[in-house]
Amino acid sequence: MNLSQIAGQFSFKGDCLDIKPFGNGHINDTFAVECKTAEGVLRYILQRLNRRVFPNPKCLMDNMSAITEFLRDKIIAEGGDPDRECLCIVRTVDDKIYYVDDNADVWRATKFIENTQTYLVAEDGDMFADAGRAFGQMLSRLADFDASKLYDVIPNFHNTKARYDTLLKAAEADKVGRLKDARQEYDFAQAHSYLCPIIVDALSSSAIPLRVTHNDTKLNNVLIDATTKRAVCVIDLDTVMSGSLLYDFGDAIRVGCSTAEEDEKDLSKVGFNIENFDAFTRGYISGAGKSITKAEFELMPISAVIMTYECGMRFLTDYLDGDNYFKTAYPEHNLVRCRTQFKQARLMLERIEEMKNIVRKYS
Ligand code: ADP
Ligand code: GN1
Ligand code: MG
Repeated sequence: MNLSQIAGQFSFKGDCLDIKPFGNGHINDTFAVECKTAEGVLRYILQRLNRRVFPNPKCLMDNMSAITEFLRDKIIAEGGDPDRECLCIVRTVDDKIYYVDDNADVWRATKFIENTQTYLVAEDGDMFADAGRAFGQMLSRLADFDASKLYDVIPNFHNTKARYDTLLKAAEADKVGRLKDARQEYDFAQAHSYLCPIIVDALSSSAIPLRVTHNDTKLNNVLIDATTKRAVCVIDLDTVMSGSLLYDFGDAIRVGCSTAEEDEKDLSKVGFNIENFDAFTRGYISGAGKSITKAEFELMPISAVIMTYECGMRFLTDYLDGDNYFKTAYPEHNLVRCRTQFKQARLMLERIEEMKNIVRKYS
Protein backbone atom coordinates (compact mmCIF):
# COMPACT_ATOMS: atom_id res chain seq x y z
CA MET A 1 0.00 0.00 0.00
CA ASN A 2 1.27 3.48 -0.73
CA LEU A 3 1.12 6.44 1.63
CA SER A 4 -2.01 7.97 0.14
CA GLN A 5 -3.82 4.62 0.46
CA ILE A 6 -2.77 4.53 4.11
CA ALA A 7 -3.94 8.12 4.60
CA GLY A 8 -7.26 7.08 3.01
CA GLN A 9 -7.81 4.71 5.94
CA PHE A 10 -8.15 7.64 8.37
CA SER A 11 -11.10 9.95 8.77
CA PHE A 12 -9.21 13.04 7.61
CA LYS A 13 -11.38 15.92 6.43
CA GLY A 14 -11.32 16.91 2.74
CA ASP A 15 -9.00 15.65 -0.01
CA CYS A 16 -5.44 14.62 0.63
CA LEU A 17 -3.11 17.02 -1.24
CA ASP A 18 0.34 16.05 -0.05
CA ILE A 19 2.17 13.70 2.35
CA LYS A 20 5.77 14.33 3.34
CA PRO A 21 8.26 13.11 5.94
CA PHE A 22 8.23 15.27 9.05
CA GLY A 23 10.20 15.84 12.28
CA ASN A 24 13.40 14.44 13.74
CA GLY A 25 12.26 11.46 15.82
CA HIS A 26 14.66 8.53 16.17
CA ILE A 27 11.98 5.86 16.38
CA ASN A 28 8.78 6.14 14.32
CA ASP A 29 8.29 7.18 10.70
CA THR A 30 6.43 10.47 10.81
CA PHE A 31 4.61 12.23 7.95
CA ALA A 32 2.67 15.47 7.66
CA VAL A 33 -0.52 15.08 5.63
CA GLU A 34 -2.11 18.12 3.98
CA CYS A 35 -5.80 18.00 3.18
CA LYS A 36 -7.85 20.50 1.21
CA THR A 37 -11.18 21.27 2.88
CA ALA A 38 -13.89 23.86 2.37
CA GLU A 39 -12.41 25.84 5.29
CA GLY A 40 -8.85 25.75 3.92
CA VAL A 41 -5.89 23.39 4.25
CA LEU A 42 -5.88 21.11 7.31
CA ARG A 43 -2.85 19.12 8.40
CA TYR A 44 -2.50 15.82 10.23
CA ILE A 45 0.41 13.80 11.57
CA LEU A 46 0.55 10.23 10.27
CA GLN A 47 2.96 7.78 11.89
CA ARG A 48 4.12 4.26 11.23
CA LEU A 49 5.06 2.78 14.59
CA ASN A 50 8.46 1.14 14.86
CA ARG A 51 7.73 -2.57 15.16
CA ARG A 52 11.13 -3.55 16.49
CA VAL A 53 10.96 -1.00 19.30
CA PHE A 54 7.25 -1.53 20.01
CA PRO A 55 6.38 -5.19 19.54
CA ASN A 56 2.94 -4.68 21.05
CA PRO A 57 1.49 -1.62 19.29
CA LYS A 58 -2.08 -2.40 20.33
CA CYS A 59 -1.21 -1.97 24.01
CA LEU A 60 0.81 1.14 23.18
CA MET A 61 -2.18 2.68 21.42
CA ASP A 62 -4.53 1.72 24.28
CA ASN A 63 -2.16 3.55 26.63
CA MET A 64 -2.04 6.59 24.36
CA SER A 65 -5.81 6.68 24.03
CA ALA A 66 -6.35 6.42 27.80
CA ILE A 67 -3.72 9.08 28.54
CA THR A 68 -4.94 11.58 25.94
CA GLU A 69 -8.58 11.22 27.07
CA PHE A 70 -7.58 11.67 30.69
CA LEU A 71 -5.41 14.73 29.92
CA ARG A 72 -8.10 16.22 27.72
CA ASP A 73 -10.63 16.16 30.55
CA LYS A 74 -8.12 17.73 32.94
CA ILE A 75 -7.24 20.50 30.47
CA ILE A 76 -10.93 21.29 29.89
CA ALA A 77 -11.54 21.36 33.65
CA GLU A 78 -8.60 23.79 34.04
CA GLY A 79 -10.06 26.05 31.34
CA GLY A 80 -7.29 25.23 28.84
CA ASP A 81 -7.53 24.50 25.11
CA PRO A 82 -7.55 20.70 24.75
CA ASP A 83 -7.05 20.80 20.97
CA ARG A 84 -3.78 22.67 21.42
CA GLU A 85 -2.48 21.38 24.73
CA CYS A 86 -3.08 17.70 24.13
CA LEU A 87 -2.56 15.25 21.27
CA CYS A 88 -5.83 14.26 19.61
CA ILE A 89 -6.00 10.84 17.98
CA VAL A 90 -7.72 10.79 14.57
CA ARG A 91 -9.65 7.55 14.18
CA THR A 92 -9.74 5.33 11.13
CA VAL A 93 -12.75 5.18 8.82
CA ASP A 94 -13.69 2.03 10.79
CA ASP A 95 -13.59 4.04 14.03
CA LYS A 96 -10.39 2.36 15.30
CA ILE A 97 -7.48 4.17 16.98
CA TYR A 98 -4.92 2.67 14.58
CA TYR A 99 -4.72 0.96 11.22
CA VAL A 100 -2.83 -2.24 10.40
CA ASP A 101 -1.63 -2.41 6.79
CA ASP A 102 -0.91 -5.41 4.53
CA ASN A 103 2.64 -5.69 5.95
CA ALA A 104 1.28 -5.79 9.50
CA ASP A 105 2.67 -2.29 10.09
CA VAL A 106 0.67 -0.20 12.53
CA TRP A 107 -0.28 3.38 11.64
CA ARG A 108 -1.85 6.13 13.73
CA ALA A 109 -2.79 9.72 13.15
CA THR A 110 -3.15 12.82 15.27
CA LYS A 111 -4.34 16.33 14.54
CA PHE A 112 -1.43 18.57 13.57
CA ILE A 113 -0.90 21.24 16.21
CA GLU A 114 -0.28 24.32 14.06
CA ASN A 115 2.00 27.29 14.58
CA THR A 116 4.39 25.26 16.68
CA GLN A 117 7.96 24.12 16.25
CA THR A 118 10.43 21.80 17.95
CA TYR A 119 14.01 22.43 18.97
CA LEU A 120 17.00 20.10 19.14
CA VAL A 121 18.91 22.59 21.32
CA ALA A 122 17.28 25.04 23.74
CA GLU A 123 17.45 28.55 22.28
CA ASP A 124 17.19 30.32 25.59
CA GLY A 125 16.54 29.70 29.26
CA ASP A 126 13.01 31.09 29.29
CA MET A 127 11.87 28.70 26.58
CA PHE A 128 13.50 25.77 28.35
CA ALA A 129 11.97 26.84 31.67
CA ASP A 130 8.56 26.77 30.03
CA ALA A 131 9.23 23.33 28.58
CA GLY A 132 10.02 22.33 32.17
CA ARG A 133 6.72 23.81 33.30
CA ALA A 134 4.91 21.75 30.63
CA PHE A 135 6.63 18.47 31.57
CA GLY A 136 6.10 19.14 35.27
CA GLN A 137 2.45 20.00 34.66
CA MET A 138 1.95 16.76 32.75
CA LEU A 139 3.36 14.82 35.70
CA SER A 140 1.02 16.57 38.07
CA ARG A 141 -1.99 16.10 35.77
CA LEU A 142 -1.27 12.37 35.66
CA ALA A 143 -0.83 12.07 39.43
CA ASP A 144 -4.28 10.49 39.86
CA PHE A 145 -4.19 8.40 36.69
CA ASP A 146 -4.55 4.73 37.61
CA ALA A 147 -1.11 3.35 36.68
CA SER A 148 -2.41 -0.23 36.77
CA LYS A 149 -4.31 0.62 33.54
CA LEU A 150 -1.03 1.21 31.72
CA TYR A 151 0.74 -1.51 29.80
CA ASP A 152 4.52 -1.63 30.32
CA VAL A 153 5.38 -0.79 26.69
CA ILE A 154 9.13 -1.34 27.05
CA PRO A 155 9.91 -3.21 30.26
CA ASN A 156 13.00 -1.89 32.09
CA PHE A 157 13.10 1.13 29.80
CA HIS A 158 15.04 3.24 32.31
CA ASN A 159 16.49 0.43 34.40
CA THR A 160 20.05 1.73 34.20
CA LYS A 161 21.44 -1.48 35.72
CA ALA A 162 19.75 -3.54 33.02
CA ARG A 163 20.98 -1.10 30.35
CA TYR A 164 24.52 -1.59 31.65
CA ASP A 165 24.22 -5.39 31.56
CA THR A 166 22.94 -5.17 27.99
CA LEU A 167 25.96 -3.07 27.06
CA LEU A 168 28.34 -5.60 28.62
CA LYS A 169 26.70 -8.39 26.61
CA ALA A 170 26.89 -6.39 23.39
CA ALA A 171 30.59 -5.70 24.01
CA GLU A 172 31.26 -9.33 24.78
CA ALA A 173 29.47 -10.47 21.62
CA ASP A 174 31.04 -7.67 19.55
CA LYS A 175 28.77 -8.86 16.73
CA VAL A 176 29.97 -6.47 14.05
CA GLY A 177 33.57 -6.01 15.22
CA ARG A 178 33.14 -2.38 16.33
CA LEU A 179 34.38 -2.63 19.92
CA LYS A 180 37.92 -1.77 18.81
CA ASP A 181 36.64 1.65 17.66
CA ALA A 182 34.77 2.33 20.86
CA ARG A 183 37.31 1.35 23.54
CA GLN A 184 37.44 4.76 25.23
CA GLU A 185 33.67 5.02 25.38
CA TYR A 186 33.36 1.47 26.72
CA ASP A 187 35.95 2.27 29.39
CA PHE A 188 33.97 5.38 30.36
CA ALA A 189 30.81 3.32 30.72
CA GLN A 190 32.57 0.80 32.97
CA ALA A 191 34.28 3.46 35.07
CA HIS A 192 30.92 5.10 35.82
CA SER A 193 28.87 1.97 36.51
CA TYR A 194 28.45 3.20 40.10
CA LEU A 195 25.72 5.47 38.67
CA CYS A 196 23.55 2.53 37.57
CA PRO A 197 21.81 1.53 40.81
CA ILE A 198 21.09 5.00 42.21
CA ILE A 199 17.56 5.58 40.83
CA VAL A 200 16.67 1.91 40.33
CA ASP A 201 17.44 1.01 43.94
CA ALA A 202 15.72 4.12 45.30
CA LEU A 203 12.57 3.02 43.46
CA SER A 204 12.74 -0.62 44.50
CA SER A 205 13.28 0.29 48.17
CA SER A 206 10.40 2.82 47.90
CA ALA A 207 12.73 5.63 48.96
CA ILE A 208 11.18 7.49 46.01
CA PRO A 209 7.64 6.98 44.65
CA LEU A 210 6.60 5.25 41.46
CA ARG A 211 4.59 7.69 39.34
CA VAL A 212 3.11 7.87 35.86
CA THR A 213 5.92 9.42 33.86
CA HIS A 214 6.58 10.40 30.25
CA ASN A 215 10.01 8.76 30.04
CA ASP A 216 11.19 10.51 26.87
CA THR A 217 11.33 14.18 27.78
CA LYS A 218 13.81 15.40 25.22
CA LEU A 219 13.20 18.90 24.02
CA ASN A 220 11.79 17.95 20.62
CA ASN A 221 9.01 16.07 22.37
CA VAL A 222 7.39 19.33 23.37
CA LEU A 223 5.79 21.57 20.79
CA ILE A 224 6.74 25.23 21.25
CA ASP A 225 4.44 28.02 20.05
CA ALA A 226 6.17 29.66 17.08
CA THR A 227 4.96 33.13 18.09
CA THR A 228 5.11 33.21 21.89
CA LYS A 229 7.88 30.56 22.29
CA ARG A 230 5.87 29.04 25.12
CA ALA A 231 5.54 25.28 25.44
CA VAL A 232 2.17 24.24 24.05
CA CYS A 233 1.91 20.47 24.11
CA VAL A 234 3.93 17.48 25.31
CA ILE A 235 3.96 14.88 22.53
CA ASP A 236 5.46 11.42 21.91
CA LEU A 237 3.38 9.57 24.49
CA ASP A 238 4.66 6.14 23.38
CA THR A 239 6.61 5.51 26.55
CA VAL A 240 4.22 6.90 29.16
CA MET A 241 4.51 4.22 31.86
CA SER A 242 5.14 3.86 35.57
CA GLY A 243 8.50 5.34 36.44
CA SER A 244 10.37 7.92 38.42
CA LEU A 245 10.03 11.68 38.10
CA LEU A 246 13.84 11.62 37.97
CA TYR A 247 13.71 9.91 34.57
CA ASP A 248 11.75 12.85 33.18
CA PHE A 249 13.74 15.54 34.91
CA GLY A 250 17.13 14.00 34.10
CA ASP A 251 16.36 13.20 30.47
CA ALA A 252 15.14 16.73 29.78
CA ILE A 253 18.33 18.20 31.26
CA ARG A 254 20.38 15.82 29.12
CA VAL A 255 19.17 17.52 25.96
CA GLY A 256 18.21 21.04 27.00
CA CYS A 257 21.43 21.88 28.84
CA SER A 258 23.67 20.82 26.00
CA THR A 259 25.16 23.58 23.88
CA ALA A 260 25.27 21.21 20.90
CA GLU A 261 23.03 18.71 19.18
CA GLU A 262 23.02 15.10 20.27
CA ASP A 263 25.03 14.10 17.20
CA GLU A 264 27.60 16.92 17.13
CA LYS A 265 30.90 15.48 15.86
CA ASP A 266 33.03 18.31 17.19
CA LEU A 267 33.14 17.57 20.91
CA SER A 268 34.64 20.98 21.67
CA LYS A 269 31.17 22.38 20.92
CA VAL A 270 29.52 20.19 23.54
CA GLY A 271 29.14 22.25 26.69
CA PHE A 272 26.89 22.16 29.75
CA ASN A 273 24.71 25.25 30.09
CA ILE A 274 24.13 25.63 33.82
CA GLU A 275 21.84 28.64 33.35
CA ASN A 276 19.52 26.32 31.44
CA PHE A 277 19.72 23.86 34.33
CA ASP A 278 18.57 26.63 36.64
CA ALA A 279 15.76 27.63 34.25
CA PHE A 280 14.43 24.11 33.71
CA THR A 281 14.59 23.26 37.40
CA ARG A 282 12.56 26.37 38.20
CA GLY A 283 10.00 25.58 35.47
CA TYR A 284 9.72 21.88 36.24
CA ILE A 285 9.21 22.39 39.96
CA SER A 286 6.59 25.07 39.34
CA GLY A 287 4.72 22.77 36.93
CA ALA A 288 4.95 19.65 39.07
CA GLY A 289 3.50 21.40 42.10
CA LYS A 290 4.07 20.44 45.67
CA SER A 291 4.23 16.68 45.35
CA ILE A 292 7.99 16.31 44.79
CA THR A 293 9.45 14.50 47.81
CA LYS A 294 12.61 15.37 49.72
CA ALA A 295 14.34 12.23 48.43
CA GLU A 296 13.44 13.14 44.84
CA PHE A 297 14.78 16.68 45.27
CA GLU A 298 18.04 15.24 46.57
CA LEU A 299 18.46 12.98 43.57
CA MET A 300 17.51 15.54 40.92
CA PRO A 301 21.06 16.77 40.17
CA ILE A 302 22.56 13.29 39.85
CA SER A 303 19.53 12.10 37.84
CA ALA A 304 20.68 14.37 35.01
CA VAL A 305 24.07 12.63 34.98
CA ILE A 306 22.47 9.18 35.20
CA MET A 307 20.02 9.75 32.35
CA THR A 308 22.75 11.21 30.16
CA TYR A 309 25.09 8.33 30.94
CA GLU A 310 22.26 5.84 30.33
CA CYS A 311 21.42 7.36 26.95
CA GLY A 312 25.11 7.26 26.00
CA MET A 313 25.18 3.56 26.93
CA ARG A 314 22.11 2.92 24.79
CA PHE A 315 23.75 4.60 21.78
CA LEU A 316 26.95 2.63 22.42
CA THR A 317 25.05 -0.65 22.74
CA ASP A 318 23.24 0.02 19.47
CA TYR A 319 26.56 0.87 17.78
CA LEU A 320 28.06 -2.43 18.96
CA ASP A 321 24.91 -4.32 17.91
CA GLY A 322 25.04 -2.93 14.37
CA ASP A 323 22.46 -0.10 14.62
CA ASN A 324 19.23 -2.02 15.06
CA TYR A 325 17.36 0.38 17.32
CA PHE A 326 17.90 4.09 16.67
CA LYS A 327 17.61 5.52 13.18
CA THR A 328 21.10 6.32 11.88
CA ALA A 329 22.29 8.35 8.90
CA TYR A 330 25.85 6.96 8.69
CA PRO A 331 27.80 4.04 10.24
CA GLU A 332 29.35 5.94 13.21
CA HIS A 333 26.21 7.89 14.02
CA ASN A 334 25.47 6.04 17.25
CA LEU A 335 29.10 6.27 18.36
CA VAL A 336 29.10 10.02 17.73
CA ARG A 337 25.91 10.31 19.78
CA CYS A 338 27.44 8.24 22.57
CA ARG A 339 30.46 10.56 22.69
CA THR A 340 28.35 13.71 23.14
CA GLN A 341 26.41 12.03 25.95
CA PHE A 342 29.50 10.87 27.81
CA LYS A 343 31.14 14.26 27.46
CA GLN A 344 27.98 15.89 28.78
CA ALA A 345 27.80 13.45 31.71
CA ARG A 346 31.43 14.27 32.58
CA LEU A 347 30.78 18.01 32.43
CA MET A 348 27.73 17.63 34.67
CA LEU A 349 29.72 15.68 37.25
CA GLU A 350 32.21 18.56 37.37
CA ARG A 351 29.37 20.98 38.19
CA ILE A 352 27.34 18.74 40.48
CA GLU A 353 27.78 20.94 43.59
CA GLU A 354 26.44 23.97 41.70
CA MET A 355 23.53 21.87 40.44
CA LYS A 356 22.73 20.81 44.02
CA ASN A 357 22.67 24.46 45.11
CA ILE A 358 20.27 25.32 42.30
CA VAL A 359 17.86 22.52 43.22
CA ARG A 360 18.06 23.57 46.89
CA LYS A 361 17.16 27.12 45.90
CA TYR A 362 13.84 25.96 44.37
CA SER A 363 12.93 23.12 46.72
P1 ADP B 1 9.38 9.70 17.49
O1 ADP B 1 8.93 8.68 18.49
O2 ADP B 1 9.93 9.10 16.27
O3 ADP B 1 10.28 10.70 18.16
P2 ADP B 1 7.27 11.74 17.68
O4 ADP B 1 5.91 11.30 18.07
O5 ADP B 1 8.09 12.44 18.68
O6 ADP B 1 8.04 10.47 17.04
O7 ADP B 1 7.09 12.69 16.39
C1 ADP B 1 8.20 13.12 15.63
C2 ADP B 1 8.11 14.62 15.37
O8 ADP B 1 6.90 14.94 14.67
C3 ADP B 1 8.08 15.49 16.62
O9 ADP B 1 9.37 15.77 17.13
C4 ADP B 1 7.36 16.74 16.13
O10 ADP B 1 8.27 17.58 15.43
C5 ADP B 1 6.38 16.20 15.10
N1 ADP B 1 5.01 16.00 15.64
C6 ADP B 1 4.51 14.86 16.18
N2 ADP B 1 3.21 15.00 16.50
C7 ADP B 1 2.85 16.26 16.14
C8 ADP B 1 1.60 17.01 16.17
N3 ADP B 1 0.47 16.46 16.62
N4 ADP B 1 1.61 18.28 15.67
C9 ADP B 1 2.74 18.83 15.17
N5 ADP B 1 3.94 18.17 15.11
C10 ADP B 1 4.00 16.91 15.59
C1 GN1 C 1 14.37 8.20 21.24
O1 GN1 C 1 11.53 8.80 19.96
P1 GN1 C 1 12.52 9.88 20.27
O2 GN1 C 1 13.37 10.23 19.13
O3 GN1 C 1 11.78 11.03 20.89
C2 GN1 C 1 14.22 7.19 22.37
C3 GN1 C 1 14.57 7.86 23.69
C4 GN1 C 1 16.00 8.39 23.63
C5 GN1 C 1 16.11 9.35 22.46
C6 GN1 C 1 17.53 9.82 22.27
C7 GN1 C 1 11.25 4.88 22.51
O4 GN1 C 1 13.45 9.26 21.43
O5 GN1 C 1 14.48 6.93 24.75
O6 GN1 C 1 16.34 9.05 24.83
O7 GN1 C 1 15.69 8.72 21.22
N1 GN1 C 1 12.86 6.65 22.40
C8 GN1 C 1 12.65 5.34 22.54
O8 GN1 C 1 17.53 10.90 21.42
O9 GN1 C 1 13.57 4.52 22.68
MG1 MG D 1 9.94 12.06 19.64
